[in-house]
Amino acid sequence: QIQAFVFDLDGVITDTAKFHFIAWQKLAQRLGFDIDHEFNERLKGVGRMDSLNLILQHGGVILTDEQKDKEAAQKNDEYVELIADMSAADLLPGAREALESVRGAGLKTALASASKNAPAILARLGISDLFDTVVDANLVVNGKPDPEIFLKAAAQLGVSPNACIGVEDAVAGVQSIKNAGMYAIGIGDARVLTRADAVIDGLHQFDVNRFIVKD
Ligand code: G16
Ligand code: MG
Repeated sequence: QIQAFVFDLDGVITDTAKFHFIAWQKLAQRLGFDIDHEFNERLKGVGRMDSLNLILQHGGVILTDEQKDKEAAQKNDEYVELIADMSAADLLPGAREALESVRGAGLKTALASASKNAPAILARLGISDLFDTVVDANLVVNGKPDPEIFLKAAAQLGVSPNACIGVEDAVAGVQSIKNAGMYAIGIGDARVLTRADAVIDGLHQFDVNRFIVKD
């Protein structure tokens, strides 16, 4: 019997990737190279420092740990400025309705995001009160595809992982859900999200009754 849904943030609830891209591109240009949208796809769901390392590798730039910390902090300052302008208009289609339908069915909701800015983004979107608990990158050691973030969400909800359904748009995120022993709903392309148990185009196609067992 399903008791809870655990949602990823970027690519599921809202599109923060476009803001990350702008801030990462500025960083790359400071260091003398460019990134494009195709490369940006590889950064989805990947934590801040791991993203920076991928970008530096892409540009063939080597930095000391101290320089990396400084660059990552500057990128984050720029990103924080960009998300300050977010509002309910930045919710992806069907996101609010999906959360409300899960809660309306008497189930719990959690957020599992690799972003340390996740609580601030939920506040900007006006949906903080639609989550029973939030697990962001500040609370976990191992990033997706490690199951830690989804397991922590289940623990904070007080629900067994096999009674949870995870919702993710990234390959590493779907792996994290499956590694946690949960049912996985993929958002995007079924040919890409091969480990997902079901795939939909977006939360506008989400129907809670399709996934919960009624008694
Ligand atoms: C998000 C994004 C990633 C980003 C990460 C860390 O993950 O998809 O591109 O690098 O968060 O964000 P921050 O620098 O704000 O801590 P998710 O899990 O919400 O899809
Ligand atoms: Mg995502």
